[in-house]
Parts: sequence; C-alpha cells; structure tokens
Amino acid sequence: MSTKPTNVEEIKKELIAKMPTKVARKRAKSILPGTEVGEPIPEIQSNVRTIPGVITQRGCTYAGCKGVVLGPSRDIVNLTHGPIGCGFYSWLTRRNQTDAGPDGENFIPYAFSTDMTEHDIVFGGEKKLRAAIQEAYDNFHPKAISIFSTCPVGLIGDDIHAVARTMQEELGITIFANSCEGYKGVSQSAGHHIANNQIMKHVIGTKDVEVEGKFKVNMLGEYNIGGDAFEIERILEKCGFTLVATFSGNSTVEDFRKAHAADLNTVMCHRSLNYVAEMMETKYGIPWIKVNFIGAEASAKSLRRMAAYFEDQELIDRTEAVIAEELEKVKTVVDEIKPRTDGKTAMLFVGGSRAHHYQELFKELGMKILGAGYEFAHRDDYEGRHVLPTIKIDADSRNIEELEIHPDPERFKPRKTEEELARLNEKGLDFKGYEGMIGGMGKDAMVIDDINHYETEKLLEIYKPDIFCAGIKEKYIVQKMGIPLKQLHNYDMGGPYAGFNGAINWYRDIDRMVNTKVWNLIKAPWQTDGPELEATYV
Ligand code: CFM
Ligand code: HCA
Repeated sequence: MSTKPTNVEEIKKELIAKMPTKVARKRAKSILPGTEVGEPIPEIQSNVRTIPGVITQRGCTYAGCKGVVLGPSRDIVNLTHGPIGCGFYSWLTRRNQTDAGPDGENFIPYAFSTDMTEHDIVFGGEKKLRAAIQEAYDNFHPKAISIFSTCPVGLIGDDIHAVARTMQEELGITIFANSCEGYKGVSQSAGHHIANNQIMKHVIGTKDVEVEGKFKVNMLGEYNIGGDAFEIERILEKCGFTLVATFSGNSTVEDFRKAHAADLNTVMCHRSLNYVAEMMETKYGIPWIKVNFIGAEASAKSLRRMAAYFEDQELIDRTEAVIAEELEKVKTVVDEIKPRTDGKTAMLFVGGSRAHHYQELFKELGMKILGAGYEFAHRDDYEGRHVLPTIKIDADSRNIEELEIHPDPERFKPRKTEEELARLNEKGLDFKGYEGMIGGMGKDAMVIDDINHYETEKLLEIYKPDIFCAGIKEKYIVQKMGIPLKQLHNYDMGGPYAGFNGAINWYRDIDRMVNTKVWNLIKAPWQTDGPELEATYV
C-alpha cells in the first residue's frame, strides 16, 4: 500500500494554485478538511451558483423536478414541454426500476414530450401542449398527467398551469404542471423543491381511505435505483411494517393520494424530499425521522429506530430477529472479502446524499475515504441538522413559492403528543435530526462542494485512490487515468445496493473493481504514443 498525502490544507493550496485569483478565492470556501467525531464543525460554502467557465458535475432544475422526484412514478404520464433533447436525455438513464404489478400500468418505458420547435418558440407552445395532453390521454387513459417546463417555456411565457387546469376540467383526471425551467435555481436542488410543492398541492392526501396495517410508514426520498426500493420493501414486510407510499420509486398516484394515512414518515434522501416531510408534518401531524438503508449496520439501526417509534414489543422482537438473521448472512460475505479490501482507498463525489451514505458501505469493507463531496447539497447536509436547525437557508429557493400549509387538527390528529415525541427523542429517535457529512470524516480527509473537472483530475493525480465514485460524465476520463470508477448514480449495471442483500452485492462489486489487475495493464494514449493530433502554429 502506498502512503497517501494527508495534509488537506497543503493539497487545497495546490488544488487552487493555478486558478485566477477571484476563482481561487471563491473555490477556497467550498474546500475544507473533515473533522473528528465531536469536534466543532466548520461552515462550508454550498448551494451557490457554479462559477461560469468551470466544468461542473451538476444538473438543472428540470432534471431535479422531472428526472429525479416525479420521473420514477410509474402510472403518471410525465410530459416534458420543451425541445426533444430534455425529454430524451432524462429517459431511463437513471435506472429507476418498476414492477407494474397486477394493474400493469407502467409508463416508464415511454418518453413523453411536446417536441417544441422554432415555430412554437415564435408563436407560442400552449396549443401544442394541449394537443400532447389529449394525445397521451387518448392513447393511455392515465390517472394523472404531470407537465414539466424546460428553459424556453419560461422565456416565451407559455402558461402551463392554465393549460393544465383547462385540460383537467375537460378530461376529468388529475393534471398539474411544474414550472421547473432548467435555469431557475443553481442546480437540480431547486427542481426537488418545485416537485415537492406540486405533489403536496395536487396529489398527497386527496383520497381519505382506511389503510390496513398496524405500523404504517411512508418512505420518502427513495427512487428504486437498481431495485433498492424492492430490497427495502422486502425487509420492511419481513419485520411487519406496512409501506403506504414510496416517494417515488415504483410509486403510483393512488399511493400518493393516501400517503397521509401513514403514522410515520421515514426520510431516506433528505435532500430531495425534505420539503414534503416538513409539510406533511405540519398539515397531517405525521412526524419524520431520517433513515439510511445504505450499509448493513445503517440498515439495522434504521429498522430499530422505526420499530422503537411504534413502541410495540412484538414489532421490536420481530425486527430484532430479522436483523440477526440478515446480519449473519452479511457477516459471512464480509469475512470473505474484507481481507482483500482492507486499507484500500476511495473518493466519492456525487449528488446530495449518496456521497455521505455510501461511506458506510466502504467502511464495512475496511476502506478509507480520502475525500468526498456533494454536487448540490446544502449546508445542513454537510454540517448536520443539529448545527443548522432550519431549512430556510436555500439560496436556490429564492424564486420558489413557499406553500402555505395549515394544520388541520380536527381531521388529522398529530400521531404523537409533544410529550411522547420528547420521550422517544430521549430514547434516541432523534426526530428531524441527522448527521452531516463533515463530522467524523477525519481531518485527513478532504471535503469539496460542487467539485469541478479540473479539481477532479488534480485530485486523482495527487491521491491516486483505489476507486473513484461519481457519474457518467466523469466515468471514462477517470478510467483513462487508470482508476476504476463506480457510478453511484445509476450503479453502472449493478444493484440493488440498499439493505442487507444490497450490501452483499456492493461488497462483491467493489472487491472485483479494486482488485482487478486490468488498471495496471492499461496506459493512456499520451503515456505511450504521444498526442494523437498535433497542432502547428504558423
Ligand atoms: Fe437524493 Fe437521489 Fe442523491 Fe438526488 Fe440525483 Fe440520484 Fe444522486 Mo443522481 S435524489 S440527492 S438529485 S439520493 S439523481 S437517486 S444519484 S445526483 S446522490
Ligand atoms: C441528474 C441525474 C443524475 C445524473 C447522473 C450522472 C442521475 O442529475 O439529472 O451524472 O451520471 O442520477 O441519473 O444525477
């Protein structure tokens, strides 16, 4: 094993040394060392506009709204109002899985778009949008249609909400629109917020039905990438929980409508669904806790906290039995693999929650995290909810309407009294609390927000990690540098990685990636033959 550089401040200096002064000054605020457990957590700059000219990993508001939050719902026709590229490039790339079940309704394999062209930009696209809604209705008879604006729609001023209202009246199904023009925020994070508002306004709680089951929960911020939600469902069912709705992996509009029947909201990805969690708590009196099903130990801890909430001994005992059985399977695999992965190193730069969650799985393999960062998370995701007890710090939410949510205690009784919540909090339930990424990463690890391409290449050169985790934009560049890249967004062709079976899949995949000899056999073209093209200045 080679010795790795550990002085983060020195490396940071090197990282920004070649940048123009103003850029270096800005980037310096987004780069800092991690802290040891219990140490004070420093403030990190995040959720601010990317510096023009640098190559960022980030996506846009439309991506966060359509691609991330609402896209995985299987029986809503998600219709992109815009030029064809936006609909096409958000079509099936995220590997959110579906099982259409007995009703057979599944629109995920389709890309619905109005395919705006120059004519529509000049003369307006509302007519085309109406026609597209009609066509989708005639062909598929969906229960709901959701419309998503792309950049030009905001610029020309099509009133997508008015079109949605008229078509809803005409067709008698739920139709709602999202003003999620790509440029609206500083990243996809703004799109999450918009989608949260619109599901809350138009769908959640629109059907009062009795849901059977004693221990009813919703899973917020779980998108069934690579089948993760299927594995979580398997475990929850085995323990005896009733899952009312998942937001939004393999979800249906009916699930959303009755989600207010749950007694507890569990939040898997806080970054993308926190707004719904807060609004449902205010309106329906449903408390929420943060959970993490990435990592075997983290899954066990989440299940224990969920069972503790219901204070039912039978549920607690069954949950413990499930954990014991599952952890035994996991341990056999860890014992086999860990000797080969122990001491290897990893870096993770991804999204708004996974760069933190996946550190658990690496630690279970004895691997060391040299550096990590989010693309678009906010300060609370880095510093922890207890450091920042409010979500009203969103720089990118300036343009986004805050919904007025009112409690309705007559119809929706708070599930727990203040005293009960306080008592459960003392037992470690930690309502609304969660750890940020920085605390506990250790001062020899580097934390970087909104990493750019130049910094990525520089870090690889300095640290030479055994594995780098990011997305498709980085994958082949990193691999050409002789370092394996695991896509933490779509899992390459792998998964599920959540829960206990997921952890086992992960250990095996990572073992193969960090121990293959192939990376030592390849050389980048410039290391052998020189550049393929040479320019001559005359
Ligand atoms: Fe949440 Fe996600 Fe993520 Fe995210 Fe995303 Fe994603 Fe992600 Mo890609 S909702 S923040 S906006 S866990 S699409 S499933 S993988 S960047 S870390
Ligand atoms: C998005 C979606 C994405 C992109 C992944 C990647 C995803 O941000 O619009 O860059 O590889 O998970 O599919 O995050």
